[in-house]
Amino acid sequence: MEAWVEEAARLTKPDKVVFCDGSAAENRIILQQMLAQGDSFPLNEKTYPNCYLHRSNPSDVARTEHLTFICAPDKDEVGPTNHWMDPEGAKFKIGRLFDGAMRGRTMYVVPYIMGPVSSPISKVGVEVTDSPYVVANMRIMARMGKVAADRLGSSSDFVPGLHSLGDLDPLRRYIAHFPEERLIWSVGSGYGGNALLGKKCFALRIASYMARQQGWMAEHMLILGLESPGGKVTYMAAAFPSACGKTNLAMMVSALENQGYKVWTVGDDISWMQISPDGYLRAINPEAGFFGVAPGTGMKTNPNVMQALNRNTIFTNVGVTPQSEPWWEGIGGDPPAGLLTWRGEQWDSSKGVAAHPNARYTVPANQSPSISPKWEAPEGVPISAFIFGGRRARLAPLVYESFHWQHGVFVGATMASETTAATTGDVGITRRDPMAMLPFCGYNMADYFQHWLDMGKKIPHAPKIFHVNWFRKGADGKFLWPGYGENVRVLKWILDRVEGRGEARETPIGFVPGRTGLTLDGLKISPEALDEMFRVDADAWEADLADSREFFDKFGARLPGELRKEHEGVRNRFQKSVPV
Ligand code: GTP
Ligand code: SPV
Ligand code: MN
Repeated sequence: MEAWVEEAARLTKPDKVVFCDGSAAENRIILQQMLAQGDSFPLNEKTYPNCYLHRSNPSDVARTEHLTFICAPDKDEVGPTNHWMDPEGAKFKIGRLFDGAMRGRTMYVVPYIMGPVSSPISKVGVEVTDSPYVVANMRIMARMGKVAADRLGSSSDFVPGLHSLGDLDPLRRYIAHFPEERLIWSVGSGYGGNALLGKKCFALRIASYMARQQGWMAEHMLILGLESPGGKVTYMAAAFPSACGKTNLAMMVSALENQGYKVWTVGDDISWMQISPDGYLRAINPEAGFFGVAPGTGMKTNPNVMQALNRNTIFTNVGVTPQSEPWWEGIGGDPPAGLLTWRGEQWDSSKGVAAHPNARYTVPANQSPSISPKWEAPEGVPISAFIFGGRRARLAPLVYESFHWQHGVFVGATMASETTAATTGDVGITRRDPMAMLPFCGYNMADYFQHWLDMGKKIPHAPKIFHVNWFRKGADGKFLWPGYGENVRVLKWILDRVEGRGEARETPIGFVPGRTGLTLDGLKISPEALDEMFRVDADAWEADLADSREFFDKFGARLPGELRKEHEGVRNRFQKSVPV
């Protein structure tokens, strides 16, 4: 580690190098340095103790997928869905941006563990950065400092990540990955997934590459435990694209709590999974905090996280009230008088929203009342169901179950979702986002599909695979399903199916709940809305199948034949079936 840090310092030429130990005393100094930069502010000490507001550069408010690269000698190794650079060219081009980038700045060396401190599944990374904001966030999102240095010892088994804010100009911004070297280089952004290198860069892009080599899985999935009457807990992992509901599902307050169904949070964004000797796929959450979407979060939608956010939290790009309290759309109530926008301007209705749509909070996971007693279990939790999902205003029903593993992999591989503010670019455009990994797969996605197919054959108790859609809209343009805590009704049906109960009706795309399958007591919903939510429209699916075929064709001969077979299978079932 020291040798690599020296090399990084020779390149970036900082005034000072600080090795972080992760202590509370050190954190106070880092926070002071963050405040000294002028873009961060302490919040109300009484109502939000140890909380801060950070305003990022307006050109740096989300991940930038078009500036994110996988570097491999051969373009085919990264596939048609990734941006490619050859490693030597990338080192030359991006190396010039790092050259002297930390002059006049401090280089912080941040060793961190992804995963519980004592878990054999966990891994060590080291990020060097010139951003105190990044250090403060890494301290919440990972086990950082001395624990990590101790775990590493004199070993060289760590993922190095070099990060500099550079000049924050998107024209000089690169988020580059070198999977063969397990190396990350990120320059020109201080935001979230671009800069907290343990998260998307390591725990998904580099880890997905390692996972294929080593026979495990690194996925963009929440992990939750569904407690059923009698106290048994069944664990599920769900992959939804960015800003499509993982945090909210993982932390929900169940609408069926009085019937004995409760949701426990293990993780809200990333899952690392290995086949354990008991034949189950066991999952750990590699993260230690939540970097969650603020807008839309309130006491009505996610009371658990609201109770966690009033201490030790860093807010990024939210609005702020004259009482120095954070504010965003959906927090509850009207915009208060004297509200400042995320850019620090006086808010009025002409300004649109006060919080940036991708405003986020960074909060320690153990502050959530819903945190699972097993969230740091070194062996992980056994996964009984995988749930894929996305935002689909039309097409996809509220929930359906795949016929078997290969079909489930097809369902994940053909996932699509409307784009959100989590990445720069247009919002609301439907795009293919297989397994919610489109921006996060560190190698050719065709090989990733093959890896999924192979894993299914190796897991004795493989999870059942489902698909959900909370976002279907009626003719009036409104969501048909109330979502949030009511989503537990869908989880209960999934649990019933896992346990061999649960009434179902077969359709060409999979099983949907039968008339009495979903527990709907206490919920006001019209029979028409229910019918619409479960409608499987043959014409619309035919169009979608044509689109997914086009998507598959991009991979050429590298696409696993099994997926083409599943595609044919769905088409054949539609042709044989009576219209539904
Ligand atoms: P990343 O952190 O970007 O990976 O996102 P995420 O998948 O964790 O998304 P999150 O749970 O933060 O949700 C993003 C947005 O979707 C928020 O504005 C939520 O309010 C909204 N949302 C979440 N769940 C539901 C739901 O069940 N129904 C509806 N209508 N909206 C939801
Ligand atoms: C996502 O975009 O999926 C996130 C937020 O979880 S970020 O860390 O910015 O990638
Ligand atoms: Mn995410």
